Amino acid sequence: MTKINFSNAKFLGAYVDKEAILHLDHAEFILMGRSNVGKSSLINSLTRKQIAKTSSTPGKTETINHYEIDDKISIFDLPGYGFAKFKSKRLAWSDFIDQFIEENGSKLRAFLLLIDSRHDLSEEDVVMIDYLKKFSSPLVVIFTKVDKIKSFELKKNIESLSEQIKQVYINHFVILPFSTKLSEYCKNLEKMMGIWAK
Ligand SMILES: Nc1nc2c(ncn2[C@@H]2O[C@H](COP(=O)(O)OP(=O)(O)OP(=O)(O)O)[C@@H](O)[C@H]2O)c(=O)[nH]1
Ligand SMILES: [Mg+2]
Repeated sequence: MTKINFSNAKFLGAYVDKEAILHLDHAEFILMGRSNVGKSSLINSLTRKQIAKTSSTPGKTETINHYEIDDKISIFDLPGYGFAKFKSKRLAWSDFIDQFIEENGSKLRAFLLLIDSRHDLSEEDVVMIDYLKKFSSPLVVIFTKVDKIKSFELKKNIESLSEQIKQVYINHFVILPFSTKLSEYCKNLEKMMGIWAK
């Protein structure tokens, strides 16, 4: 497990064009999920700073935003589906991911798919999960905003989510509860990223 200083983080750039994506010698993670699910907030929790712009209005992130952590990890924060549109109309989700994997699959450690712990999978989530089946990279489903539900609901919702994912996804996946307000969940994510970093 690599020791990572998560507060040593910087924003490297915003892309509207998949050709422009900068790849470094890092362990890479792609953050995906509906608008407003908490992708950019997760970056801020991990890095302990307001490095990513967040908003209670869906559609805040419109570009692929590249963050670097401790010169070891790259996180690509994607515009959420549902509300946000990629700034570049030419760039579709599948285009981005296809090219990303083609050029850089060996560095991609995991897809981090965020789902709001209060809701069932949306149709778009199902489409995304189905699409991800064709890749061998691990899928980590991050169940966000768990501070907003009771612990018995969390347990019930994790079981239900797991069943819903199994209907579409045949590969192995893990579900990781997360909240920006409860630091123990952030620690679990950090540990997992540390294991994957090298
Ligand atoms: N209570 C609570 N609120 C959260 C949590 N994570 C995010 N939020 C709130 O949810 C809203 C949306 O968060 P963002 O991080 O901007 O969501 P996003 O997924 O980046 O959204 P897009 O950029 O539109 O794709 C903000 O008001 C956050 O403060 C959480 O763990 N707990
Ligand atoms: Mg965002």
